[in-house]
Amino acid sequence: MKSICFIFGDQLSDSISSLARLDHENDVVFMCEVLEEATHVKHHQQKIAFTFSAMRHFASHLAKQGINIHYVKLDDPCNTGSFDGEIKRVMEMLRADKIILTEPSEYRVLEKVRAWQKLYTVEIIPDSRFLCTHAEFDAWITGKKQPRMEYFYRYMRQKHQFLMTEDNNPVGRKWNYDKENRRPLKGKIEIPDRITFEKDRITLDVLELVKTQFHDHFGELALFEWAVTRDQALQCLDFFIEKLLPQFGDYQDAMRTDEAFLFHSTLSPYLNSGLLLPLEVCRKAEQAYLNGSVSLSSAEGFIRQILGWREYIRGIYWHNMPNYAKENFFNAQRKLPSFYWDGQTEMNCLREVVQQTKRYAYSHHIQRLMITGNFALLAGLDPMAVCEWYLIVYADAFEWVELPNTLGMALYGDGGLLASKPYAASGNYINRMSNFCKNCRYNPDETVGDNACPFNSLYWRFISVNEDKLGKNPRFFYMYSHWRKMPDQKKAEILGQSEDFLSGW
Ligand code: FAD
Ligand code: DLZ
Ligand code: SF4
Repeated sequence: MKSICFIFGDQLSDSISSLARLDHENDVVFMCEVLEEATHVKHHQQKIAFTFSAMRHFASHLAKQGINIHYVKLDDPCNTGSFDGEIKRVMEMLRADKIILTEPSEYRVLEKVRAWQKLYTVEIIPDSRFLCTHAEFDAWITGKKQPRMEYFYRYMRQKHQFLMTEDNNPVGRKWNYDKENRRPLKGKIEIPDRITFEKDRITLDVLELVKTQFHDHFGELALFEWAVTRDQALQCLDFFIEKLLPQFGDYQDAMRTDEAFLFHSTLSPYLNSGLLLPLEVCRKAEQAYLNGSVSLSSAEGFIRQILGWREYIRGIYWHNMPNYAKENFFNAQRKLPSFYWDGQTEMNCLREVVQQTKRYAYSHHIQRLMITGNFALLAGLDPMAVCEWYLIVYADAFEWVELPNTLGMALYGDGGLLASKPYAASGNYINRMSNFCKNCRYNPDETVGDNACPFNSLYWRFISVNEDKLGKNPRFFYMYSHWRKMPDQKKAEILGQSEDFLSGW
């Protein structure tokens, strides 16, 4: 009996569970680049280049170990352009009887795999790279009215013994140093340059391919600096732990003009594609604290993102799909404005974030949440269009992680399953956490008038139009009492300002 072991483009790990089942004598590892995956949404050019280059490097790494591998490139003349077509072709060509694969990360692809089960013997193996299984998450969430990440995170800390004392308490006697992660960047603070790599033949070929085949996709290729092998990704991890993690905690929420990365790790594409494993990344951060090279708040803040948020988000996705993708708590319907694509807006914060996104296929969490996400929430943009935008524009975007972050966290589209309140904020927050407002034609202190920051009137509009849904939320008590006390004339001016803005972009 001959099997093919199908490895998807985000399963580039030696420890991927499907590889462990490989019969080295008879079986063949199969990987394919297909147009369907690059265009089901029109991914950022750097996302496609990163994926194909990392896939080709991984295939060559497996081949060097003597593993039989069948790899189909995008421009192979026989390539049918889809997973379905390529599976059919390879099964016939190699006369294989069985497909072995690690469960795909996205629901969309799992549906395809289930359809193959009607035609072939398909063995689907759980993805052991994640630290929480589907069954474990389902058991954790069942019966919880408010399944908040914080409690899941404590459960994961205890289970995996991260930063725990011998008597099973959190080191430092506090679970969470979130409040210490909110310093704005003021004055001159040196931010180390990102680590870069010389591009080899594989990457240069892929960049050329993307330039010719996907030039109409969002984003630029000129500043492509992603690691494309595990060795390179490990260098990025070491660089982060040594040079950036010490300041990561303090400035996690800060934003600054022309500084896309600050002290963030930029490790998400490597974690999501399998070049790095979540457990090893968290252990390195913990070790840095134990060695005394970083503070507890930095190590805890970073580990929380991966052991807590990343695993929780995946759990929410699989627990609630496929219906989750259709939720729209606020019934938001507005079309995505064109400046999400070209950055042509006078709002400096949005212009900065969209331009960084085009240049790097990256922006950090608070930019995603509090600039593009917050604007989409306040302006009532259609969640499906917003989710598609986030799936397109980032190198780390995969639906399992993008969807709950966008729909649940940024847009509150799930009505509060994931977040205890909408992350709605006015220009005042953006001004406090960034220097964007200094170079903006709008003034964050004004709500009405020609120079008023649009976020301000949009914020009050959001409060006003959603009173039936949020008016009783204790987290909004202060805002609603303020709004209700406002004179009618002032309310009308603010609402008029927001409507003028929304009808004028
Ligand atoms: P760091 O700030 O250095 O954090 C370390 C790691 O923690 C990240 O690499 C990531 O693996 C993990 N992490 C941090 N926050 C989250 C989170 N909220 N959810 C899951 N993992 C987290 N992340 C993605 O990986 N893919 C996405 O498609 C994605 N879409 C997002 C959309 C929106 C609207 C928002 C608000 C967030 C999204 N995130 C997504 C989460 C987060 O913004 C990115 O993981 C992070 O910005 C990646 O940059 P970094 O590696 O420098 O992260
Ligand atoms: C992101 C991506 C792209 C652009 N192309 C491919 C591809 O051609 N072949 C492949 O195996 N994987 C690709 N990927 C990663 C897939 O999106 C990922 O494998 C699925 O999301 C798995 O569910
Ligand atoms: Fe953004 Fe308003 Fe600040 Fe301009 S003033 S950068 S629009 S928050």
